[in-house]
Amino acid sequence: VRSFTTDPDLPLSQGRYASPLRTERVAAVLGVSLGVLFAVCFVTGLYSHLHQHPQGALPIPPRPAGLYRLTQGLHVATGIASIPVLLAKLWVVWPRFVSFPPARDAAHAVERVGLLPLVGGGVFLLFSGTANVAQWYPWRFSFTAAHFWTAWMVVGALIAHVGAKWAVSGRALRRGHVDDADTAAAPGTRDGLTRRSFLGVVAGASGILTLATVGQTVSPLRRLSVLAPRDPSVGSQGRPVNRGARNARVVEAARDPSYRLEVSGRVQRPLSLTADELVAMALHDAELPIACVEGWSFSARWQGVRVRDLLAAAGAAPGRTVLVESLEPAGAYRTSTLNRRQAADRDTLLATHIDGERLSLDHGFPCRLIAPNRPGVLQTKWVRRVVVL
Ligand code: HEM
Ligand SMILES: Nc1nc2c(c(=O)[nH]1)N[C@H]1C(S)=C(S)[C@@H](COP(=O)(O)O)O[C@H]1N2
Ligand SMILES: [Mo]
Repeated sequence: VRSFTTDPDLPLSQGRYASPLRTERVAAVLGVSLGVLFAVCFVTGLYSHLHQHPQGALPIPPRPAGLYRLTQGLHVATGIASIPVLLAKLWVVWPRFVSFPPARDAAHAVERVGLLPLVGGGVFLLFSGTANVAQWYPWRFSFTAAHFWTAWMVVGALIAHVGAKWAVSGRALRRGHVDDADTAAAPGTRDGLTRRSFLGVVAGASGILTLATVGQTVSPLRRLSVLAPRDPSVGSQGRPVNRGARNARVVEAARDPSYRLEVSGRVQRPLSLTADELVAMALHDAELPIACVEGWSFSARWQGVRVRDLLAAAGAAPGRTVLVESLEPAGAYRTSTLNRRQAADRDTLLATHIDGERLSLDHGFPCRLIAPNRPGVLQTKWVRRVVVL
C-alpha cells in the first residue's frame, strides 16, 4: 500500500506524485471553471426538462422564439468544453485519491465520500451526454432519466464540495499568493510560467473541442466542426433529418390519398381536410429554428397554416391546450402538446413548406408542427390530428 499512496496531510505539491502543476491554485482555477460550466449545464438542462415535462405552474412561453436553440446549444457546448477541464482537474488532484490513511478524521471522511457522487456523477454526465449527442446508446436505461437524476446528485455534491474547499481555494486564488510548489521547488525554476501554460493548454483543448462541434448549431462555423455529428446544411432539402419517414414507418400513410388532417376534441365543428385543402388555406410565413435536444439546430423559412386559425375554423374556444398527433404508429415523439400561449402564437404553424418547397417526406409531409421556442422533439412531423383539450 505504502508504495503508491500519499500522506493526506502533505500539500498537493509534495510527496510521491509531486509536480509543479499540482498545486492548490491550479486545482482551484480548474475547479472554478468547472463550477461555472456545470452551472450553465444544470440551468439549461433544467430548462430543457421543463419543456419536455411541462409543469402546470410554470408554462413555458413561446417567446423569445430562438431561446431554446440558444440554451440547448449552450448546454451541449459547455458540456463538451468541460471534458478537458474535468480530466485536467482529476489529474491535478490525483494524489488526494490515493492518500493513506483515507481520512484524517470523521469530517474528512464525509468530505471524501462526497467525492464519489461528484467525480463518478460528473464523469457519467459528460460520458452519457456525449454518447447521446453522438447517437450511441451503449446502455439499456433511459438516458434522460439517468442524466437528469445524476445532474441533481452532482450539483448537490458540488455545492458541498465548494463549501469544503471555499477557504483553501480563496487563499490559493488571492492575488500575490505564492504556490507551495514554488517554495518546495529548486530556486530559479519558472514554475509560474509552466502552470500558466498548463492552464493555457487545457483552455485551448477545451476551445478546440468546442470549435470542432459547435458548428452543428452555429452554422458559419460548420466547416470547422469536424467532430460534429450533424452539419446544419446536409440532408433532405439541405437540412438535417432526425428520424426519416421510412424509420418512422409512415411512408405509405403519408402518401395515401385518403389522408385527412383532423381537428377534433372540444370543438363545435370537427374538421377533416385533404392535403390539398390544407395548402389552399391561408398560409403564413415564419422564420423559425429546429433545435434538437442533441444540440444541433438550423433556422428555416416555413410556410403553413396557423394552428390558431385551424382552431378558430373548428369553433374551439380560445385559450385551449392542444394535442398534436402524428401518423407515426409508435415512438416517443409521435405526439406533443401545445400549452395555451403556444397554441395561440401567430407563428405556431402546421407547416406544409420549407424554404419555399413542399415539405419532403423526411421533413414531415403532408404537414408538420413548427412553433417558436421549442425543442426539436416537440416539433411533431407527419401530423394527422389536432385535438383540442
Ligand atoms: C458533455 C457534456 C454533456 C452533454 C453532451 C449533455 C447533453 C445533453 C442532452 C443531449 C440532453 C437532452 C436529453 C433529451 O432531452 O433527450 C441533456 C439534458 C440534460 N442535461 Fe446534459 N449534457 C452534458 C452535461 C451535463 C451536465 C454537466 C449537467 C449538470 C450539471 C447536465 C444536466 C442536464 C439536465 C438536467 C438535462 C435535462 C434532462 C431531462 O430532460 O430530463 N448535463 N444533456
Ligand atoms: N412524428 C415524429 N416527429 C418528430 C420526430 C419523430 O421521431 N417523430 N423527431 C423529432 C426530432 S427529435 C427532431 S430534432 C425534429 C427534427 O426535424 P427534421 O427531421 O425535419 O429536421 O423532428 C421531430 N419530430
Ligand atoms: Mo431531436
